[in-house]
Amino acid sequence: MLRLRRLGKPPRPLSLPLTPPRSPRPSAPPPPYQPHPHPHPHLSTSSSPPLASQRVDDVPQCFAPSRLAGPGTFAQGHTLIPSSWPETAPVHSRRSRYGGVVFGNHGPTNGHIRGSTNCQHQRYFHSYYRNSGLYKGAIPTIGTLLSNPASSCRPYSSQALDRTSSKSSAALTSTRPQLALDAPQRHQNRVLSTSQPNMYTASFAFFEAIWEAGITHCFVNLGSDHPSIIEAMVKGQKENKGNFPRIITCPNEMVAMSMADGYARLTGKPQCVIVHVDVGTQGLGAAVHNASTGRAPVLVFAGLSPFTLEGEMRGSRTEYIHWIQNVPDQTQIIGQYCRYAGEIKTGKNIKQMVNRALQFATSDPQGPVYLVGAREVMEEEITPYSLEQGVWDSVELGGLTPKASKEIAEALLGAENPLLITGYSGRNQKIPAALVELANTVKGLRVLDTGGSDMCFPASHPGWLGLRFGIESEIEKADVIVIVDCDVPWIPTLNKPKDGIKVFHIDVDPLKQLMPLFYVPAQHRYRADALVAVEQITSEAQNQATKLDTAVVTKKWEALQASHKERLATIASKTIPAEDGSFGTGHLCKTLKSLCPEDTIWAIEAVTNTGFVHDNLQPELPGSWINCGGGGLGWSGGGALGIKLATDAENGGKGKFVVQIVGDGTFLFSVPGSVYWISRRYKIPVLTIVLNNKGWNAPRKSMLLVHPEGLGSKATNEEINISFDPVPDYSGIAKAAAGGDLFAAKVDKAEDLERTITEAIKAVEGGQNAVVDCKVTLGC
Ligand SMILES: Cc1ncc(C[n+]2csc(CCOP(=O)(O)OP(=O)(O)O)c2C)c(N)n1
Ligand SMILES: [Mg+2]
Repeated sequence: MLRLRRLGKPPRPLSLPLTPPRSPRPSAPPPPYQPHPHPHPHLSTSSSPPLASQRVDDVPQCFAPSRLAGPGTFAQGHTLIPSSWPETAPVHSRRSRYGGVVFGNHGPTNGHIRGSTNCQHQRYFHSYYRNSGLYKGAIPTIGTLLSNPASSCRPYSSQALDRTSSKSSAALTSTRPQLALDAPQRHQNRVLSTSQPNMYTASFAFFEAIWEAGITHCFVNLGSDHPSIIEAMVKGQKENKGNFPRIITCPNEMVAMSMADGYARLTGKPQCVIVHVDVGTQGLGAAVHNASTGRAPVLVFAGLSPFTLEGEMRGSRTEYIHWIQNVPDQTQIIGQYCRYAGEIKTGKNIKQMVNRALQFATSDPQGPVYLVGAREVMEEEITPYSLEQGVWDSVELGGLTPKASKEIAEALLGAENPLLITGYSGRNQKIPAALVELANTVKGLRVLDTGGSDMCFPASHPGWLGLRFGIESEIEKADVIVIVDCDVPWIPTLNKPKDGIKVFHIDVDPLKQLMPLFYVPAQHRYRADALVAVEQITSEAQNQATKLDTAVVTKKWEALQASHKERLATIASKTIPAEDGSFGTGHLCKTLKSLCPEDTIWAIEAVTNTGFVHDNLQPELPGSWINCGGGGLGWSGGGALGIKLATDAENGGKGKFVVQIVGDGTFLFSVPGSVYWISRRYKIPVLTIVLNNKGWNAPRKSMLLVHPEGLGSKATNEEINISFDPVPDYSGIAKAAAGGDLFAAKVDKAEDLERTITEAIKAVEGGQNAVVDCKVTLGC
């Protein structure tokens, strides 16, 4: 016997078998619609308002007046909505919860639906008005089809209503859970059983599938779509100890996604994010853009609202929100950012669906994928099975043709000012060494990073130009340019290559298929793996270099070294603190570099200060610099935690030191309340440096690029609404979120910097999180 708890009432025993026998279903098609001779008595004739303690939400929603004659008079047809009832918006307004449209003779109808009182009706009109199209829906199960044969012409839960109709009109005031639970014997087919410990559900198979595919962490934000997910997590954590993903509770979805993203960027291993239906998917926010643009493989799973509402299957609707979270196409919310978005329609092939999604996520260009599954589907009991994991590899990209690598090598060796521009290639940590090899072969080759997403080329090499977002004087001097895995090699309105030079574009996605506008004037473009292509060009160049005049080569090499020296000197000159003791980002980062461990991983979201940060950290080690790569501010809070989690997990709990450097505005975007709670709860110590320049500097820069002498150029930060005054207590926010267990400090004088950073490093090395709020001056 089961016990079900009814809202607001003591538990009532229900004598439902665990797996009740299904009652015979009508096999005939639904009869053609006949208008009711009488409206449902309990709906149409009652004028009793709900109890004062109830919201109108608690009452069945599918009223359908056939004509709207005016407020309070829409009685013609089948249903009355007493005008005395409370409503959040007038029923005839477009914002009415009844769909914002007039249901009735003037509305769009078809013969089957018109005038009927049912939920399909409501959805039909919603859809019609919203999309100017027809109702779009799928019949998800045979069970639903049979149990709802007349759902297109049957009132809301007619069985339940029939039963309540025998009661007084007070039935109208019943809450929906009551309606659902009171509907009794005739619901022999209702499946409300709880799971048994040995149950193997689609949800459990989902976790097995991701684990078998190499996913070790799930960042979760749970909801009413997840009962079977929760059951499966408990079962897995008990029964599959050591062979089950680690579950991380994330109070905010963007942080969850950014953690998975950071983890994947460092390791190349996709991780999983589980969120709650449409709303949790929306909560992922800009993190989806970041994973897509920044090429981070992340598997996102969200439940779908149940597709049955009368208990036809386990998982059927049990809560109010199951109606309101039921949207026409949930995958569209983030589909355009995803490499793949699909619905799990049965547990029987759930592992194939997971692996198909992961194939997309991990094939170039890598990125997020999205799977959804309705509650009933995720509850489905299936026969345990496993896949041959070896046949689900991602797609492998090839290199260049021999002709292409020869041509590129020849062009580079013959150039006066050869330039290679890259962005994401360093995601493959073998790239920096491969690019150094190429630059050592093609003496005089300079390497510019215009993406800053990954560490691509070491600062100590004389060909290093550092990170510049598409603006660099060497672009205009170059006579041969090779672009490798890069989205924005230069910004033509600010600087561009000379006309007539040779440009080659090598990319995993040379067409930039998700960008409506993109082109570069390249003579040749190739879809190829960056590492393979670079190695091919180097090998060709090594063959050809022997024919070059050594005097010319030596001269080029010496010139390169001299300009590198000059570049470093210019950078250093900007790091000197001002006489009043204030300092800029350059000085701060130089200090950080000198104090933090040499193999520190830097998680950067420094916005207008990114150039100064990169110039002074001068990353050398592959994988040591990770930048968001996208434009959705707030990545680095979760991103840094994901990176730290990854480096610890990959190194037996003793990973590298991780530092997040973040703009003050961006710190607030990162949802610090969630970030620092998670960091403390799961002991993920990271040092966070907040670049406090009292607000957003970027919008002023953007404005000046377009209106250099406009009104805004003479206005104060307050006037252009970019100032954070009064200044928030950033480290205080973090400390509060961590329940007080966090090293929090503020620095505004150079003389205090070294001591404070040293203490913060010590705290982090001792397992505590640290946030240091550093007041930085602009432009250095
Ligand atoms: C989610 C999101 N909202 C808004 C923006 C627009 N935006 C770009 S930079 C920026 C300001 C960032 O401020 P801060 O982190 O303080 O860096 P600063 O500009 O001061 O260098 C804003 C609001 C964005 N990129 N992403
Ligand atoms: Mg700022």
